[in-house]
Amino acid sequence: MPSNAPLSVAQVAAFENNGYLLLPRLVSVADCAAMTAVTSAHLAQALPPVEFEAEVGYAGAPQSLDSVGGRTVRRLRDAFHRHKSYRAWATNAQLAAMLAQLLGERVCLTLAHHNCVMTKHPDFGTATGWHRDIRYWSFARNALISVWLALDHETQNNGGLRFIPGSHRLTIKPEQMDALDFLRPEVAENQALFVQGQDVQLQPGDVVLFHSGLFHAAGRNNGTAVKQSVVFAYRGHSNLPLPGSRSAASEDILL
Ligand SMILES: O=C(O)CCC(=O)C(=O)O
Repeated sequence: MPSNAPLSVAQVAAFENNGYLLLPRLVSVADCAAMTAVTSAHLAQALPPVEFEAEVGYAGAPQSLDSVGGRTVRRLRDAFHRHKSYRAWATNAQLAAMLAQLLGERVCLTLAHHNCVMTKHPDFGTATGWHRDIRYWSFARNALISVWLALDHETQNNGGLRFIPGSHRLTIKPEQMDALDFLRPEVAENQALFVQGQDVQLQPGDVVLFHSGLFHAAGRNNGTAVKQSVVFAYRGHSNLPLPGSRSAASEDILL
């Protein structure tokens, strides 16, 4: 490994074994404050493009846009074009070098997926079942990396992430998945996986990199404040989106 590699041998091995890597306090307080200010302003206006909880359609979500809580924002979409503060983070040279080290080649930021600020509100911020991000992505190889930046403290109480370490390497039978490619909760083999789930506790400025095949989930927000996380996805330069798929429908940024 070159002496100027941004990640240690142990960090690369941890990512390969576990499917994720936590990078504490990677983003400065000032950069987080800039992104938080924009997020709060855009949330206050529900500045388009956004996705509302009623549109996500998860269990417990408001039934329609016009029902109580229906217009609770779940995602501020297109973070990349939304504001320069998100753009600067998404194209940060140190981050790009880490991702290149993990993927073994130069990386592209894919604007087709994530590319958002995920927000989880008290009362109406719904839980997300166990899934792999690759389930609705179409690339030559299942080897993308999602990059999750916490702008707040993230705990199980406010809907923080849970990961099943090593699950990016598991082969899953079709009958373990439901129609939307979530692990079916009533299946015994899945229950044996769920007990391996690890809570991911994050502080503002912490970043977690996770493999697109890693099973992850998150709970409801039982706290009193909105939780905000900036999330982008990256592919290796040679890992092309499949022609005609949604993954090929947006611009890619070569870093
Ligand atoms: O915050 C959550 O509920 C998890 C979001 C997530 O995993 C996703 O959108 O892929």
